Amino acid sequence: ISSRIQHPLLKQKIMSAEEAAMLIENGDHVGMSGFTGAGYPKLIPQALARRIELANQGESKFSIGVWTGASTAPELDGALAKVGGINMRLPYQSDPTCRARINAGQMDYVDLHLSHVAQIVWFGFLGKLNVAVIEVAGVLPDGRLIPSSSVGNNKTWLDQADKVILEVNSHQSAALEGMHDIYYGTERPPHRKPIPMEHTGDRIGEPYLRVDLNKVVAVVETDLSDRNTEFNAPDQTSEKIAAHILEFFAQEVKMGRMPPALLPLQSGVGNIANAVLAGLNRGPFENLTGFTEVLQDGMLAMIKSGKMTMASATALSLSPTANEEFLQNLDFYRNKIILRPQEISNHPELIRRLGVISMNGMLEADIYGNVNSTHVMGTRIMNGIGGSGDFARNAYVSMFMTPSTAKGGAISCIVPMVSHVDHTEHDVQIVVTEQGLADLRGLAPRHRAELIIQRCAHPDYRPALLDYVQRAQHSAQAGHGGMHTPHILDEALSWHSRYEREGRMLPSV
Ligand code: 0RQ
Repeated sequence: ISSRIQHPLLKQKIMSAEEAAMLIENGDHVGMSGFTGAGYPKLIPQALARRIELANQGESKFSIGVWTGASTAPELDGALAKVGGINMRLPYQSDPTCRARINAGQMDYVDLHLSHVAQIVWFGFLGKLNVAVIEVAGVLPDGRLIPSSSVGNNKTWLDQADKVILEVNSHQSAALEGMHDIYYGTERPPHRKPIPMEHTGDRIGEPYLRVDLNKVVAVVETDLSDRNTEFNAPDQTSEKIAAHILEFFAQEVKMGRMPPALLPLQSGVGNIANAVLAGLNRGPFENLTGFTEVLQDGMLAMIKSGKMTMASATALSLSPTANEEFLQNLDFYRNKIILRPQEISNHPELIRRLGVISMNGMLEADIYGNVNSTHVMGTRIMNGIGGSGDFARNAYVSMFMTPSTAKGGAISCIVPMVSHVDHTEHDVQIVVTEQGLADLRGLAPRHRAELIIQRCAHPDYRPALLDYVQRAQHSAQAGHGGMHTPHILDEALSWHSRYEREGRMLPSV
């Protein structure tokens, strides 16, 4: 017992999760660890949820602001949201209970670019961080912390919070020690210096998190696994998307626009992103590298096969099977994976310098290349922008991918106008569906529309989309609007309102 906690002072602060939860006050801003289901505190949020549930049965209302790295798990987001314990959530979530509460107007949500979070907290834009609740894999005799399966914003939370509560999780492998690279060189403007990284594998920091021991008010021991959800096996649609992307890469290499080992790959969350990596693992490219935020099964498999030589991320988001593989062969993986704070894994300066190829999922794109990644029918949040904007705007090539339809064909993912914009036409270079790939680089809006409709739209929706652009152009030529990005404003969002009314987007003929 307590072998993971080697500092004498911190050993004295060991207590139960219930006792630790008592140290969090109503109205606190609480910075929790956790990024895509990895490295989140597992016991304290649940103990806090029980406390809040009791408190909220009476007159007094108890709720907190929850700041994290990214999404967590049912034990954190789910448990707290269920009892109405979160008044404000940032910067990313993907929890069904949170989503329902946000969309019902019962919980505020601030959806942020993940690279921005740490610095806007340092700048004081979000007010004071009262408490940090951080999962770690261990505490060294000198009090430095061995980070867990994600780094996220932990460095910032430990640094900025008035009080620190640690969950020391002995379920996390002790062999994680040494895989992290925590960079402490970030300064605030006007004192900023270039970040000294030129390759995805460069180590620029130290393997441990620092904490002011005087701020640590509680240490809780746990022995519980991360969320570790299973991915769907790649289906025909995602395999077709992967094949289009592989063909595009081959073409880019042939044209001399990418080296044979490509450039560092970023790949987003979800099944399609995972399937694209599986495609790359079977493909012809060798000596690949990754500069990404979430390392999913697909990337682990590429490291295992030798296709990928090095990957940098901020979190491991593995299925139970892949996690087992990772743990059993940690000695093999440890010098091929580096986990960094999210302000580094997603840093615009580094993404631009390294020339990252970004590949993210989306809900819908419009005929001019604007992308909606977050809002269903313009009003209901799905997850959040996450790191997709950090990467898309600064990438060497930025791609967005989706099946061409959703909900059994009732929704076209290519629409006249997106119902919410996360990535503007200026940030989107490639749109891919199972139908094909549209390379929008260098094309003016009217030519983009032609290509997106021809290459990416589902054949059932192509005639209606073509009809829309043609009528928009005639209307512009007749003096109603401009020919640069022709639209029929009264009709541009009619596909979405038809879906809301009738359950289908396709105009009746
Ligand atoms: O819902 O399962 O209920 O049917 O959206 O869609 O096709 O399974 O796609 O899992 O790749 O997720 C954009 C959500 C795509 C994700 C999004 C419905 C569809 C299904 C999921 P059902 P798929 P994926 C790095 C980068 C933003 C954050 C990001 C995402 C569900 O990629 O959250 O990129 N991205 N981060 O039916 C209504 C449409 C729809 C639609 C699909 N047009 N309208 N519903 N769906 N298209 C990671 C981090 O930042 C942490």
